[in-house]
Amino acid sequence: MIQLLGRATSGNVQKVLFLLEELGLPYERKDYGRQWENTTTPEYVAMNPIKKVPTLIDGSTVVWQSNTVLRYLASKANSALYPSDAAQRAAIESWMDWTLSELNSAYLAGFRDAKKAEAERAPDTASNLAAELKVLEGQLSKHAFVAGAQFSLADIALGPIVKRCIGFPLGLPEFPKTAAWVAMLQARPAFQKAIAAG
Ligand SMILES: N[C@@H](CCC(=O)N[C@@H](CS)C(=O)NCC(=O)O)C(=O)O
Repeated sequence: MIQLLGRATSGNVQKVLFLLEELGLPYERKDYGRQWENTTTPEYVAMNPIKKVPTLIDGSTVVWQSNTVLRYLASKANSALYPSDAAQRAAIESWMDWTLSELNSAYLAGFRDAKKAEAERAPDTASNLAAELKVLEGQLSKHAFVAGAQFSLADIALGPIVKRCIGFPLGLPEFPKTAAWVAMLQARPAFQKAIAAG
């Protein structure tokens, strides 16, 4: 059976849980990371050299980097969430890459500052995050889903993290299209299971 190593409170683990649930694949999740302090052992580092979660074990195959895990699982399942057509894949992957290369640092700053008093927050945290969310809002103003008309791997990669972003108490502007898209995800049992730990 597939093993997913990673705490259920990690946004990067939650996106993998979201996909596993959508695909209906049997899996076992084990708590790794943060308070479990087990991502620095030689055994773990041999599987995941950045000492982070998630790590996926599928028989003799070990996969790290959450978006790579998503592509691996969807490819192996030959899932319509990740069509083989090159143009469709590019539309999906652009947003997956955007999450890691553009949104992620603004998200992490937002995550940290959301727990601080207003006076202790970095002055540009909210504006940086709002600027990234505006990009997504623009896309969701034109399309029902992140990569176009169909629910895809892009929605799975972005969902858990963007849901957190729009809920940060940082005085962010409203993002109505993004909020409506998150509400649509929240109607999916797979998403509900994936984010249940918060
Ligand atoms: N680019 C990596 C980032 C992974 C990452 O930053 N994971 C965080 C949790 S979201 C982590 O492992 N933090 C340390 C910990 O939980 O111990 C990926 O997408 O898998």
